[in-house]
Amino acid sequence: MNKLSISIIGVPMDLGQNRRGVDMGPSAIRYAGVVERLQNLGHSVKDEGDIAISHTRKEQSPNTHLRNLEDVIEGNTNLANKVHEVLSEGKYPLVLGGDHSIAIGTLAGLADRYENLGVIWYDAHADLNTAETSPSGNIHGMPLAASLGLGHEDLVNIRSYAPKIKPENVVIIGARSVDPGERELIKEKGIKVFSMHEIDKHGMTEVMNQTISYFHERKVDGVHLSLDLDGLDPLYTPGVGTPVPGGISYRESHLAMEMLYSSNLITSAEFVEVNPILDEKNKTADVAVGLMGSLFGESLI
Ligand code: B3U
Ligand code: MN
Ligand code: MN
Repeated sequence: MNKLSISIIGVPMDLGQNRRGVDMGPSAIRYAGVVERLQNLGHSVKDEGDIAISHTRKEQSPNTHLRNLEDVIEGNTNLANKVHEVLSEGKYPLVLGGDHSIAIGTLAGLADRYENLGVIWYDAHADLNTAETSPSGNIHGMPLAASLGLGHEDLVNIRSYAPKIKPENVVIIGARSVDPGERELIKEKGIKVFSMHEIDKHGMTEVMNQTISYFHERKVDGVHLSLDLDGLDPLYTPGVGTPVPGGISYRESHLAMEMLYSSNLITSAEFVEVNPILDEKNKTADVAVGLMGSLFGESLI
């Protein structure tokens, strides 16, 4: 088994949406034992601590309806620089959120290190809104669009290059709450989506096999897993800001992580939207750490 040098980066970001508490996600995940869990698998694990995030929540940018735009950009720039540094040291970045707006920074730090980076977006939502299409003004609904080079130019240009990724290198898994503008973008760009319909109809084994084959066909040189805990059914992960019923099960999610581990494709990961204030006894953080266990090589026997 491949032993990794994993760098854990906490991002106490809650500015990409309205609900308080998701800034405590990294603490909750640490409390659930992430470092020990991965060390027990034989990996070397360094906790890099938390990225500096401003929590002023001051009204900003009167010329945009994007909530907390300037602070989100600043925090994501700090994160991008850290991810870039960790990669330069040959380490595997494991990012803990925080709301999903942090994927903008993670991908900004990763993508110029790859020629052809793939991305798995494991989420109830598509996160493909732009300033024009967003129903909420919440930046956590925009990170995939921003990484494709679409949306507010300051979000798109973190670390001064764009786009970060190609639409044909993205696979969305678990989608079940997609806004009209996002649907159009999915069609226009030909983004591969395994919605709950496909998961129900074909099963998670088939969905993951197709995902893995797709990345092989695309000849990616790395795959980033961006896992929003609201991709799972809220039965299993109640501690998220925007739960959507009818989601991926606990068992399907572990199977998906185990198949990704066996595929040897994943080169970085982030786990986002854990909100301990909305949670039940740290259940969502526990599930997150369990999924990381499967992603990094835990097996039943
Ligand atoms: N699509 C909606 C809702 C949403 C997106 N991501 C989350 N919720 N977690 C929006 O606001 O863009
Ligand atoms: Mn998301
Ligand atoms: Mn989501």
